[in-house]
Amino acid sequence: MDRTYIADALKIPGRQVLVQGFVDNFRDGKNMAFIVLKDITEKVQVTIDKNAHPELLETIGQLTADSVISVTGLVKQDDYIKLHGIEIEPVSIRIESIAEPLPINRKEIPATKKKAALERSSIDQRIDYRWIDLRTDENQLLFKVQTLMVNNLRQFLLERGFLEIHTPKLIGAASESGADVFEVKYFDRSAYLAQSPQFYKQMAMASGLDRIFEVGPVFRAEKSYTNRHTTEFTGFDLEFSYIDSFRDVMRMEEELLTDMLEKVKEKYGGQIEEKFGRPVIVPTLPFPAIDLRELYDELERRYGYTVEESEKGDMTTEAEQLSYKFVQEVYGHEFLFVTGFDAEKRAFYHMRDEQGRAMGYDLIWRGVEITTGAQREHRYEILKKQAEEKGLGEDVKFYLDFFRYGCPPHGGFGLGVDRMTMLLLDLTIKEAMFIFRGPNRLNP
Ligand code: AMO
Repeated sequence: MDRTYIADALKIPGRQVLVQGFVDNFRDGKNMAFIVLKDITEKVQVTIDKNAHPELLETIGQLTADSVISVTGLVKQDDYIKLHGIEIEPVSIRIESIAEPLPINRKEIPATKKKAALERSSIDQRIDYRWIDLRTDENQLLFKVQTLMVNNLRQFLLERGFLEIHTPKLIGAASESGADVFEVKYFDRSAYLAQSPQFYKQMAMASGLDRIFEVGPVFRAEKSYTNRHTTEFTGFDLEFSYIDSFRDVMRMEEELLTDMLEKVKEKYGGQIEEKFGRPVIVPTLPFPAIDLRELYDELERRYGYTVEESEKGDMTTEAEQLSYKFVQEVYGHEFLFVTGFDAEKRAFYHMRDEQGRAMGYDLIWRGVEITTGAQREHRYEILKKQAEEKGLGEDVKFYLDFFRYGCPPHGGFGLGVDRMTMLLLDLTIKEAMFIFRGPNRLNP
């Protein structure tokens, strides 16, 4: 018999099915035993009348929580059953894999008459056994939502003529700034793990590919211990040619994100609110935008937040967080574009205006930066000078060559997929990733 997903089995009372999955819950009574069986689509109760099925007793006697079983049986409608009003009456139960007692508590286990309450294991303990932790309804929903998100971003761009590229992650010279790169042994010399596909996105522009995007791993050798930093994350990066200004890049991003959130809300809005307690809010267009110095003035006037004049060319973490309050109060919005960063604080490849400001932006969502974007400097001589000013001469020579033989004006952005997931579901980055990587975490 072919396997039926539980969600489909629930729709066909009266039929015999084979369902397979994990034992989500198991109660073994004197006359009756109840298994809640879970697969990636749904859960269903398997009800065993022990007197009617003596042949199943031995198997039931071995069952433990989280064991994997195959159940063949009849789907029956019964309105008294809490879970969907459906149960499965088995004719056979096969144990595929027995689970040992679980080493973590995925949730707090409330006290009973006989046993004291058990606390939920910490996130670090849960990551030690991430595969067990990922079996929860919340975590499985997370991956369904993330799949929809990334798929929607991809679809949106494909419909607008973008090509998907795959750039190398092993590179010969440190990318971006030269700092925060992982060095790896590469035969008899050193290589580096890509900090960003930045240089290759731009090479694609010099190649005439016109509009490209990439979803891939990004490595940062940063010793940060915050709830939003990781040493390896998934970047959603894009780049496109013949823009007039970085504002064209902002338009592209706000439309992309709005379309994505619309689709997420449509399909998973209810479940996200139920499991994560946070509504999915579809933003209005255009997203509010503010110049960095104006933002600092507003934060000071409204909330008494002050920073040294010398810090005002970049965004502090506190300003990022406070900007959420500001954008909600003033615009009733969750997103804020911030422009007017000092070129000195930004990467050398950003195009600059006459006042020495980078012609780019950060996008802040719910008080956390999710994107950096910009128009790039595509004029070889100026770009070379900007690289030298940052002390990056020889290292980036290969990259500078991309601009010597014709290159269209262009711009793009990099969006952190893990941060986006984390903010959508109100989690920390450790909770939002398949497996977190940090300074103290290389396993599992
Ligand atoms: P940036 O360094 O700002 O820009 O990175 C782009 C986006 O990636 C995410 N991000 C991170 N997520 C988790 N942990 C980290 N340590 C981390 N660092 C960054 C954030 C961030 O906004 N080349 C430019 C992009 C461009 O201009 O196109 C770049 O890499 O969401």
